[in-house]
Amino acid sequence: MRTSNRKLDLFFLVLLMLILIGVPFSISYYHRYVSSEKIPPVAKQFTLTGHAERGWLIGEVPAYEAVYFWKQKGLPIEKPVIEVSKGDVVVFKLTSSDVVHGFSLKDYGVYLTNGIEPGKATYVSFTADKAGTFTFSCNAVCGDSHQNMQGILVVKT
Ligand SMILES: [Cu+2]
Repeated sequence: MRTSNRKLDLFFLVLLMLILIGVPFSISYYHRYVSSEKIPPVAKQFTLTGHAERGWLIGEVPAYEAVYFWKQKGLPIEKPVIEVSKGDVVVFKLTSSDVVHGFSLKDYGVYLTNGIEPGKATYVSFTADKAGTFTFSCNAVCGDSHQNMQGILVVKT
């Protein structure tokens, strides 16, 4: 009887551990799944990280990295240039490494009304049906360098 109780205890201990380990994993899986589900498989996806001093950085850039690059001498603040072809379905995965940022690409009617919160991904999607050079920017006042928080979208024919 004592042995079977011990087995039962062990069973519940293992079960508890599986739940404790499994829940965070399944949440992150669910998050990724739901986010990527919205993206058409043919889409050209770009990740941009907003940083109050550095502007838009290409890729998912953590805060410490954004600050590190910024502090390197002689490294000017560059506006990222993103190139796509006319007709491409474009998805921007937007994130922030510090404060709440925004996003607008007026030529394509993209204007976020909800801010891009740090640590969260915000997706915008559109079809690049006009060729040309367009400027996207931050539409949430995020600091002294807010005006410089821009990037270029080039849509080639
Ligand atoms: Cu901003």
